[in-house]
Amino acid sequence: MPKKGRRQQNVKDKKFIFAKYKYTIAIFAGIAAVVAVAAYFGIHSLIPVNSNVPVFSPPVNTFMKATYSPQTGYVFTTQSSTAARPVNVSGYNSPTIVLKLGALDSIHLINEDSDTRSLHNLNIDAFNVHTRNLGYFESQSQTFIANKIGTFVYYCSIHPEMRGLIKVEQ
Ligand SMILES: [Cu+2]
Repeated sequence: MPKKGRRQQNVKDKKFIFAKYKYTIAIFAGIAAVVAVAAYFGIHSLIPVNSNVPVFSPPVNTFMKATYSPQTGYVFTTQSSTAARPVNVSGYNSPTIVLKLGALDSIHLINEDSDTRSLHNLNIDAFNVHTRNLGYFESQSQTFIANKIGTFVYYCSIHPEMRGLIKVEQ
């Protein structure tokens, strides 16, 4: 075969190979895209809200409910015994959360305010925790590192009476 003809044949072969594997290539590209997106969001979910780097250790969990009752008014409640214990502190109607310095804490807020169906949120300015406004039965989790010793406030920005303390101890 003359040189020129062979080159044309090569180009044809390449086109043929591409056409043959078009769908396989498309499927692998699709899988790669899905994996990349999953990895991106997976890594992001491991980055605490007051840090820039992912943390690969299991967090302690603090489950908070936003509720209302005629006796208590708007209040946060919790049954998480590991991270939180109820402490009566005047001016704060919600439980005190107690954490060890350096603890990784996932705070899970659920709106269980079936009485008024108000929106609620949870904020801990000291640790950059800010949930969005949650409607009835919505929930959101945020993970932070208790990287400062001291006593800090958490609150709902919609109901100033919904306030509690976070104590971080050595
Ligand atoms: Cu509220």
